[in-house]
Amino acid sequence: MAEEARSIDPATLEMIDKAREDGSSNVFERSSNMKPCPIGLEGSCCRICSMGPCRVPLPKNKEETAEERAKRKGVCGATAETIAARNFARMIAAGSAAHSDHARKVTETFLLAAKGEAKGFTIKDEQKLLQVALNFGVKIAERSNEEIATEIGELVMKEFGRQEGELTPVKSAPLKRQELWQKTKVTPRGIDREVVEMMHRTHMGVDQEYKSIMSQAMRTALADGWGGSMLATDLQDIMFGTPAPVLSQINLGVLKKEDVNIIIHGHEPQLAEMLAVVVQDPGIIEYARSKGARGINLAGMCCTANEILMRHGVPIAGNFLQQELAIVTGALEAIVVDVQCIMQGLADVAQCYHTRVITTDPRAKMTGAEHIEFDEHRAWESAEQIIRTAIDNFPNRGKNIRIPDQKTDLVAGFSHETINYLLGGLFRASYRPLNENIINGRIRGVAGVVGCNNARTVHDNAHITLVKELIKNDVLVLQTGCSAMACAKAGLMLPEAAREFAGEGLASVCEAVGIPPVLHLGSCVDNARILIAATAMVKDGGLGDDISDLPVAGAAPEWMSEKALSIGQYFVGSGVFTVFGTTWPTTGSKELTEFLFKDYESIYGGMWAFEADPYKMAELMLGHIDKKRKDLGLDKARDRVLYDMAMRRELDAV
Ligand code: SF4
Ligand code: MSK
Repeated sequence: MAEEARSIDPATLEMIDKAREDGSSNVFERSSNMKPCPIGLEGSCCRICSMGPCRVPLPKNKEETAEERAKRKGVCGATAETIAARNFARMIAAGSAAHSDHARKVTETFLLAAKGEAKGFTIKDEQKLLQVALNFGVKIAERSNEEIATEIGELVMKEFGRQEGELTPVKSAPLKRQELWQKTKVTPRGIDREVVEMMHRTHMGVDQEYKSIMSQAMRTALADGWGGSMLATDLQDIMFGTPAPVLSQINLGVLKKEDVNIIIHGHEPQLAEMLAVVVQDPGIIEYARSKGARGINLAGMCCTANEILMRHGVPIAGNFLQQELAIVTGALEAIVVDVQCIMQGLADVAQCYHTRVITTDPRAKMTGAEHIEFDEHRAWESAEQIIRTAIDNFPNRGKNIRIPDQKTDLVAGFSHETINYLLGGLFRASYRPLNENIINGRIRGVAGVVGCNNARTVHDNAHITLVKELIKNDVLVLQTGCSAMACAKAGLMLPEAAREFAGEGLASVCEAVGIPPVLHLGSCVDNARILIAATAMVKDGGLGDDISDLPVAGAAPEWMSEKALSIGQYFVGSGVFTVFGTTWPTTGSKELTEFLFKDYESIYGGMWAFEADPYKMAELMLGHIDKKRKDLGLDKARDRVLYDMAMRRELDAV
């Protein structure tokens, strides 16, 4: 790939050039030197036992004969379908495990906070505490917040090891969806149980029927979306506050030449929350000044960034593919990492500069990095030690500093609760105005566009192109993860973007409510907020009685992580048509791919699709949204009606 085709972000291109001049490696360079294995790419390589690895690729450039088809088997006789399904299902299991282990760690901290054993962490959102207490059937009465939180924490902890019944958050789904899951036997019983069973069933010689493997894969993914991820989001909101709209900035230009620059990168918010507090301590700022710095500048990267952006407005230095480039600026004293999406390349790149790479989680260490463990019992002290380490490194900065100018304003902080409030107002908080505007045609539908960057495609291009196409066509876009960051860099997360980029109908609604046409809902685990938003739309009435009836669609145009597949699978299982870009990991089996792309619709009401071209991806999503509008009888362009009370009552009765 030519250098200029690596990214559409000028800050990224400038730092790729600087890395080359400095002789530093980076992900873009490595991806040019390493071609993806074509057999692994299509899911046709099995390496789960030592009689293999067995490779069963589809013949290229010709139709497969029956004889060839019969021979396309592993040493044990496993078919291409079984092999591709096992690979796909194991990726989903890993993604579900990652989100859910994140949730477990949050639950541990939550319990410590509830018991007063984690100094600095408290109950910040009482309203949400009471809501979650209701969901779990926890008695409120005269009890203190701490007592209620302790019982919630203990009950949530049990969800991980639960062996039978149904996960508690599943009950938040529309009734019809819950019944469908029961009928198809995919309701998750326990978070850990589903992941373990998935690993067992894909062990050599166990489940060897691809539809059966994919059924457990669905259960495992639902244990993520309606389990681990949803619980992580709820407890984080209670502990750190439910996000509300906040103004901030994004891109490498948020780094400051005169300050000690610290980037926190990864996914879990606990350490980041504490860093955001400790960097404001007068004593620590004075310490930074004593080393010649003007102050301390904390910025984020990937989803830890999204967490502290949503709650504190801490600026974001960039998304997944920019992590090494932050070091290349020469102005970064420390990159502090927790878990997930952290490239080992950071340690290599840091060798060329003065940046210290600091791992903080006992589950995620890295050769070439230093480890300062974050201990929730002494959170302040841990955060202070990390910040002092960065400050001590400030005098070691070289002269080779170049910080790109690019930084863009954005408004983030759109939790489900905030959307509810913004749309309906304090006393009538609801999704009714959204539903009404979908019914009257001002808003054509809603899309969730999420997921990663991928060095195999032009950085940020598919995210921004797709989202621009969608809003131009009056589709309101909800975003999380690195996709949200891409669109924020392009200026799509500002209220004025409605007039500039959105279609007439969507723009008029956004301007009336005062929101951007693209709403930032948070980190990867916060995709659960999209499920709750979709459920709220169903419950508000007028758009069918299940998520699969809604004119909505999902996409991850530049996905790369196993977590993205788990997210996609639980969106599909929740009834959402979901399109992935870049590559598709089951193309080695036509039957399995057909099953996921077509047959799933008749089972779950949602199905997968693959399309690398963002314009065609938009067409697919708009086509699906229009089909749903037609099924709901909303295909005829409606006049923009103002609803009187009688009409509202009629709508409510639907
Ligand atoms: Fe090959 Fe079968 Fe072993 Fe897989 S399980 S590596 S297909 S022999
Ligand atoms: S960080 S999972 S690269 S979105 Fe959540 Fe970005 Fe994908 Fe990681």
